[in-house]
Amino acid sequence: MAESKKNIVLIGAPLEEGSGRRGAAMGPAALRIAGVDTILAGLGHTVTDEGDLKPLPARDLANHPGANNLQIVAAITRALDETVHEAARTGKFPLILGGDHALSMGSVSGMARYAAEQKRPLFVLWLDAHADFNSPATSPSGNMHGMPVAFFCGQAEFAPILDAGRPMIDPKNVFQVGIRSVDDREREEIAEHGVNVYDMRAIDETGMAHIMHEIIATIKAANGLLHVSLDVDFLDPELAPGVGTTVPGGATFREAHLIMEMLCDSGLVSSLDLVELNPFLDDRGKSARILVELTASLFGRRILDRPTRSA
Ligand code: EXY
Ligand code: MN
Ligand code: MN
Ligand code: MN
Repeated sequence: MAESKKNIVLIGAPLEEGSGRRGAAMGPAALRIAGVDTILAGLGHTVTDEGDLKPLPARDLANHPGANNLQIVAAITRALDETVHEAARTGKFPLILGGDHALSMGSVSGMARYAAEQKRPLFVLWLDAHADFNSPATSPSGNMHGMPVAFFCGQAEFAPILDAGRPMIDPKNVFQVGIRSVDDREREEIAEHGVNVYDMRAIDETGMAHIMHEIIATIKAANGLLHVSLDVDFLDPELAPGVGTTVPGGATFREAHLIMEMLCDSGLVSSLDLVELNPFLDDRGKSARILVELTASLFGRRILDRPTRSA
């Protein structure tokens, strides 16, 4: 992506109802205050800010005992599905400012629709401490930010949120990196569905460069598009405390930065979520600033002008 200038559209999704606590709704504002638009414009990209989505709750859906705030999460899912699809269809790069991780139900489904129209497979890189593969039947909390991967992998019990028969994601096209907190039922589900999981142990054993080479080679071989979903809790809590679900032993700044530089060189990324930032829990904007720094690296800011070393 270093050479290609993008037409980036910022889409604010101030969702916190998927997370079971308040604060993530302030995420889009904090990312703007941290300068996400100016840093990307400074790299030569065209940046348009569409403001925040604030849809009314989806009253056509019944409340569900296993899916807290389903009507609000469904409304954001539908709104993002439409907005993200339209941005991609008109040649833009959707950059979603979250908001909790339930919003990826909509961003990924919108990109899945676009990829199907392009007759290209969509891959998802899920940078997270959590697998987010629960469903209303398996979730220990009922919080929908723990469910988006199961949703966009087409788990049937979510069907009424979007029209039936919509293109979704093959679980084998999902790469999860940084995982270190998985529930028992979730562990069974990700294995059964063939999700590719690189947990922290895999990172320690083989190194981030090797893992990213493998992922990038697979997507290139399939001529795929890539959606990246970056959860703040992917990072170590010392580095990024501004999130409600910290788990010790997360990715370092150097590991996260390397991912972004390698993705930039790959030219594969077609959309990005920045999620779970909770400014109320942050330390003087530290986590918001790190997300913006990493985003700048994904969009072409580099230290030295040299490409990724070959595997
Ligand atoms: N697995 C737990 C649950 O489903 O309740 C915790 C999920 C946290 C999800 C965060 C956003 O990544
Ligand atoms: Mn998550
Ligand atoms: Mn997480
Ligand atoms: Mn299943």
